Amino acid sequence: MDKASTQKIIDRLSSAQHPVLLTHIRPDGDAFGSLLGLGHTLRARGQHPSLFVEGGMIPMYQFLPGSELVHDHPTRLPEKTDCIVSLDTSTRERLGPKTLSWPQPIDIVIDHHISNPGYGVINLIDSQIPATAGVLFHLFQQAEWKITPDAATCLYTGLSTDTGSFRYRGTNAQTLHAAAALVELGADPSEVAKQCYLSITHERHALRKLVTDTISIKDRKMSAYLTILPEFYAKSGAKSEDSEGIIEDVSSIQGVEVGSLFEFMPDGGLRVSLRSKGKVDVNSIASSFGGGGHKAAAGIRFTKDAQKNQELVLAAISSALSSPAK
Ligand SMILES: [Mn+2]
Repeated sequence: MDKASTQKIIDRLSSAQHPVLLTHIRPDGDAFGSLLGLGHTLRARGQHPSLFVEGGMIPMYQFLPGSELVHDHPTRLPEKTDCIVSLDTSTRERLGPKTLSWPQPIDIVIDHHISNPGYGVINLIDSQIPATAGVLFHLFQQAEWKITPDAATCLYTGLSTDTGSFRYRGTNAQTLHAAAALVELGADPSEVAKQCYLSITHERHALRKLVTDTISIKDRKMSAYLTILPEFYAKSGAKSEDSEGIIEDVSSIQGVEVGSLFEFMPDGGLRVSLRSKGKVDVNSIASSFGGGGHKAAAGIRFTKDAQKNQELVLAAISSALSSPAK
């Protein structure tokens, strides 16, 4: 991690009394883990951070200590706001539509998405680290800020969920050292695993069942995809966040190099998730359609022409599989 830019961020964060911490729409474990990990750490230093995310906390991550500190976006920022921090969010738009009307600039961007253009006044983007929670851990180490047991639990959760429980490419010795340090500081790995991986609600399971039935396998069995139709939610009683992780059901099949999930939205749009085992760079596929993410995991959002765009993305996957990136 770049020491000089990390130091700039440490200095800027230290001088803020009322920072606003933000993360991306459709938040995941790294989004909440980073938001609360930084929130706890600044609070322990006597600062007064406000934590916002579109829609507020979701049930799945309510186990995180301090989850009651996370709120839905206000129409206007608190008056005393003296620093805005974006966490784990690859583009300005992904902070959510309400934030776009706030007049203040984004002061600090801390992220690990390779596609992040650096839209903050100061930016710390390290795509070598597999989770924003890991970037924060290194920042806290350099700053010599105390990581409380609550902060450790949140950061560990971010590291665990963004690495698929330490399985994905990008998980290295440094990741495991950081995880070990967080366990020493108070994170409980089996409790986090239980909450994140062994607590699927019945509604979520029902949704998963409907979605896995849609599987199509193509490109000499190297590509597999799933489809979510709007009515699946009503049928299963699941919520939109319950689709997180379903893509693993196709990307985990032997020989499948690219797994994808196409969610047809009620408004006619299409949400695409892509996973690669390594031969194909799905970030470059996503980028060619205006999306982004990482080499092994990326996403795209289309506002219209869902059917046509699904075909275009599937064609791009086929062509990438017939000429794999080096
Ligand atoms: Mn992340």
